[in-house]
Amino acid sequence: MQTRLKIAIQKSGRLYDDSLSLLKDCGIDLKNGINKLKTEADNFPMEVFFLRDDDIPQYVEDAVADVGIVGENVIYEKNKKVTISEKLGFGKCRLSVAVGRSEVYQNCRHLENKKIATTYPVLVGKFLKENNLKAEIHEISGSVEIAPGIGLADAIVDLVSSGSTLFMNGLKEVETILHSEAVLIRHPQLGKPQQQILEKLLFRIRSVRKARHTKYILLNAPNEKLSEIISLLPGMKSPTVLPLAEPGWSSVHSVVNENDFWEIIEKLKGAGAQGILVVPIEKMIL
Ligand code: PRT
Ligand code: ZN
Repeated sequence: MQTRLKIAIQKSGRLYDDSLSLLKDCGIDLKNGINKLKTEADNFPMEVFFLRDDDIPQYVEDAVADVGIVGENVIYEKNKKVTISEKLGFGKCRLSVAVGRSEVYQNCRHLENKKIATTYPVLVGKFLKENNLKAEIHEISGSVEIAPGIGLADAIVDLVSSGSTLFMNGLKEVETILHSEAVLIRHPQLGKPQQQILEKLLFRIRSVRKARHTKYILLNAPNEKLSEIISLLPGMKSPTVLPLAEPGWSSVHSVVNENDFWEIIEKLKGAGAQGILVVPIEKMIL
């Protein structure tokens, strides 16, 4: 029987859509029946398990799954023997301390002898120890943000992304314990066949992620401005330059990073570039 790489992803929740679209962009088509506990890929040696995110590190440690997609926050809280293979760039958030908005908070000494509500007792315990603080950790399983309002705690530690949950509950973020994003984790000792499939998967993931941050740019330039325009384009190597039907003009093709994009466009226009087209790149193989 053909070896398949067993991957665990979140069954539903914040990481579900991005995990599935990453696999899809990697050209991996899953068989119908996503509502089931597991499914297989049609065109890649992969089996997908749909699980609660909290259980994924354990499944990977036990080698029930070879790899998994989960938030770093869960990995560090669960403290399982798994290896992080690749950051995936989605599910970004931070684990932060928050207190009542009207409280004066100068530094973490503020938390001494206070009661902190959280669903992350391990990470909070570590933070307190590192800062030589004594505080009571009150572990709750959800709706942490209401704890100060109902007198259950003086402060909370919870995940924050936009900050609107804290704001709506009269809290303010005062300290960040951890920055987190979704990562691909793996069992520390994979068999050779699984290892080879993982290498293929990682190659595809890196190509997809690189392409997501990069745009393909095409423009027309008068020949006398070519060297100035080319000097503005970073490109993978040097840009492609093709003559246009109109004498004295060329077409220039290159790739630009999304972050530098607007600044470069301004400069290109200033240097005489015309008819600038910017198109998304689907995959980028380096
Ligand atoms: O059912 P299951 O156990 O699988 O899911 P879950 O409910 O435990 O997790 P889920 O789906 O909420 O989150 C999965 C992962 O997404 C987390 O482990 C993080 O790695 C990541 N992530 C990214 C977040 C957030 N952003 C986030 N904002 N997880 C939770 N939140 C919550 C936070 O707890 C708070 O309640 O969103 C609220 C704050 O959001 P803002 O935008 O108001 O600041
Ligand atoms: Zn969970």
